[in-house]
Amino acid sequence: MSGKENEILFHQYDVSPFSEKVRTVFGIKKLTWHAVEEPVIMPKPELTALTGGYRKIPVMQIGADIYCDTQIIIRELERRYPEPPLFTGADKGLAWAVSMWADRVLFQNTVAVIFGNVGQAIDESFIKDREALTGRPFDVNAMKAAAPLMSEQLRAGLGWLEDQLDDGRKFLMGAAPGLADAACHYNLAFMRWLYPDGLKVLDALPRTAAWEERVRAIGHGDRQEMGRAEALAIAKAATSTAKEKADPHEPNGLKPGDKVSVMADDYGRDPITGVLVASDAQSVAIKREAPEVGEVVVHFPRAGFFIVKA
Ligand SMILES: N[C@@H](CCC(=O)N[C@@H](CS)C(=O)NCC(=O)O)C(=O)O
Repeated sequence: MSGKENEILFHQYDVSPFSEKVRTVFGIKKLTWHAVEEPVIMPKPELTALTGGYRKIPVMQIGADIYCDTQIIIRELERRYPEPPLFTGADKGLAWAVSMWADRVLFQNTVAVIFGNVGQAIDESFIKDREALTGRPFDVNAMKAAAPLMSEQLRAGLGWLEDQLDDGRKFLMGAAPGLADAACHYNLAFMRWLYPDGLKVLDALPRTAAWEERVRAIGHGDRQEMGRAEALAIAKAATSTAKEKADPHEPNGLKPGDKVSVMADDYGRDPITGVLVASDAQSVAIKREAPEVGEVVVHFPRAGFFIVKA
């Protein structure tokens, strides 16, 4: 045992917007966590040894349990550290839906505006890596041409935040910050880091501008640093705490012991294969082994992921 098998190890890099979503959650819950810095482009040998092939950022590790995708990371943080809650009570389902909208629609609008304006400055190795990730050309000229149209989409989406804040509430769902805030905010953080001029859209959205500052002021909790080799050693020394669980309502009859592959339904579709340990409507956990990490259990959300029998 390493003594650190219950600590939060967060595989991330600083300019990762999806990592920022979780860092805000660490801030809301005032958690102590260890940042494990991962490369921005492939290869990421330590990360893929832990996940079995999933390469996206962030990934959370607690001992030998590995959580892939911000949705399952945040669900697990809420389960382990329920106070203060990420939900006001009236938004328990809705905040997840808002988060999915922020990750898919608002994020694509934000990315289009950022890269449509600063795409020229991106280096070739990054472009090649993201083409492999998405399976589509990273066409800077097309992005530049689309940027004006996408800025209208972005303004419309941010306008919904402005409407939501209309009654003077401090955060999107009420008086306290939660999941919806963390999810919408990281898009503006990404803009602030890479293309601050894009924030001029907030000049006409004063409540959203003030809200952005409020969410930024929450901070990231207590951040410590850890090297990748130490994180792998912690996984190897630890045992997963996941319990076997069969779901009688599993639509396609999946059950513990089945060999399955899990893959994202959008980009970065590398399949991760293992033996099913537990599943329900919102999560799936699979067991796998690799020499660098021993036996680990890798957890994924269900929304946004496909599971097939391997
Ligand atoms: N659905 C994923 C999306 C994660 C994502 O797209 N992350 C970006 C970085 S913010 C990524 O992995 N890009 C490719 C890379 O870093 O290799 C989540 O919620 O965690």
